[in-house]
Amino acid sequence: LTADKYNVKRGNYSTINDDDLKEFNSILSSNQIITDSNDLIGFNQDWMKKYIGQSKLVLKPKTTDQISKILSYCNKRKLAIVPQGGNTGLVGGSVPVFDEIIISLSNLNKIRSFDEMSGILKLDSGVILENADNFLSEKGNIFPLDLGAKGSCFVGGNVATNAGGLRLLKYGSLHGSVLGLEVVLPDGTILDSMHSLRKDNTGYDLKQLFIGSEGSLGIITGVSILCPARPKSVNIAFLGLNSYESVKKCFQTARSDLSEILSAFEFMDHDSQLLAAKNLNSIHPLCQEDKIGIDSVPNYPFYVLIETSGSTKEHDDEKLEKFLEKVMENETVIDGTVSQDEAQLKTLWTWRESIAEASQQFGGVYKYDVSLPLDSMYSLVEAVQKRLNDLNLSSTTDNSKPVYEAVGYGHIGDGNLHLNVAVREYSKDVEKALEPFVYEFVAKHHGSISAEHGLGFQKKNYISYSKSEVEIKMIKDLKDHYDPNHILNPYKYI
Ligand code: FAD
Ligand code: S2G
Ligand code: ZN
Repeated sequence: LTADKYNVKRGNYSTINDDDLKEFNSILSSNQIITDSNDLIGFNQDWMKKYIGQSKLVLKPKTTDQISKILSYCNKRKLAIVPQGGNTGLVGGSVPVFDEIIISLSNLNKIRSFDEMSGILKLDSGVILENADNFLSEKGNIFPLDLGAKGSCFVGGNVATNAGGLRLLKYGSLHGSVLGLEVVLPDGTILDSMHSLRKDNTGYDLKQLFIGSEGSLGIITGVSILCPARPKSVNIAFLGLNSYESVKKCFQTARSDLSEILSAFEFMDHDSQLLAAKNLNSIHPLCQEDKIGIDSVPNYPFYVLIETSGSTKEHDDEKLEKFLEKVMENETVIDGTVSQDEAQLKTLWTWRESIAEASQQFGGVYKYDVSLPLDSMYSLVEAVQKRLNDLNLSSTTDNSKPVYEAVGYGHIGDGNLHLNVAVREYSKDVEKALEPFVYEFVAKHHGSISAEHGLGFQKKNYISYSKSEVEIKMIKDLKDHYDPNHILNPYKYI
């Protein structure tokens, strides 16, 4: 979907000229400047291949100082910029809308320091999340964030989107674990706030402004983050349940009986498991017969993945055992399996983490990442499925219909639903059926139209479903103050 598919007009930004290229060549070496049209393709399209920009230039600075020089120059020239990390964002925020210059953080990828006593890690924003966690694993520590995109997303992008992910239930939000940031402001000013103090009550907590700012207030170049001790014992229980009511009951029991060792509680509806099975083409963890692919998915309406993380295996195993007996006995849970080793643990996670990819196996996907009260959470999925059927837009068998199906899954522990509408093609009819229907449903249930993925380009015009006039005005005032020329990530966020 390029900009002309949306009623968006290019802002009055300058267009790159030869003097600009000369200036960038004086700041960077030639292999840090990309202008070749083929090389530009990957940078111009997002992970879903849904948002396509028309940038003619990618800059790959290696230092904070180079970014400072580039921003200061672009600010004076009114050249628009998109900061890009791992480009795994799911709301169209990481790619240009028109010909904005892409500043890729991929070359800013060094671990700066790690303090064994405090567990505080300082690193460049272009370090891949999985690399940061692997580094920490050697030290006996863990990165307090995990998501399906860990192999590609950057720590700076995680902070910029305030990513939630699979471990938020145990480790909390980045607003709590990030202790400091280094940021280059739109005029090139370098804000060095790379503190390593857990308590520092001296003035406004400036780093918070940039956590979740999605590249609209400054380019994050360094992160200082508190990384807890790595749990010595991790278990995964993968369960089959009869109803969404049972999912909620199971969560309540897990919270009370597993308590401090509960590190993740994810739910998946039956159809999301069919999508995963189709995509993975392997045997479902709860399959009792020798079947494979979608035939191997048992007929349970809902599934739950529970992760426990602790320091003593015997203690955790016993606690998990007692919990499973209880929920099986009162029939909250009708079937289940527990990981026996690291390999099986990873396989069980795949049946949850691969749904994102599985949702777009038919051509495309409309994603809604929303926060809702647990009580009404799944009713949004049912309402959308009904609406798409009533409008005759959806069928798993009739290829003439744009929609394959709508599925629901997500981070129950955080009240975060992922509603994915898997489509054979993007279509205005489908978009009109879904928006603002989904956003109105969320607003009516006092939820958030974006739980963790941010606003980006997709949700730019819908912030008022979750923020008041006063809040929106203050957000706009901050944007106008720090980026008066609006050169950072225009057409998005707010
Ligand atoms: P990008 O996609 O490159 O950029 C995202 C936004 O941040 C853009 O607006 C960009 O301009 C801005 N940005 C990037 N780097 C910087 C920087 N250094 N300074 C300033 N602005 C910057 N998200 C979740 O929250 N939870 C999940 O569980 C989750 N699971 C996912 C699973 C899959 C398979 C995929 C593909 C995505 C998933 N995501 C999830 C979404 C995405 O991975 C996150 O939003 C992630 O934090 C983006 O990081 P990135 O480095 O790819 O950023
Ligand atoms: C997840 C990302 C994928 C999606 O899997 O937890 O945040 O499809 C999501 O929304
Ligand atoms: Zn998620």
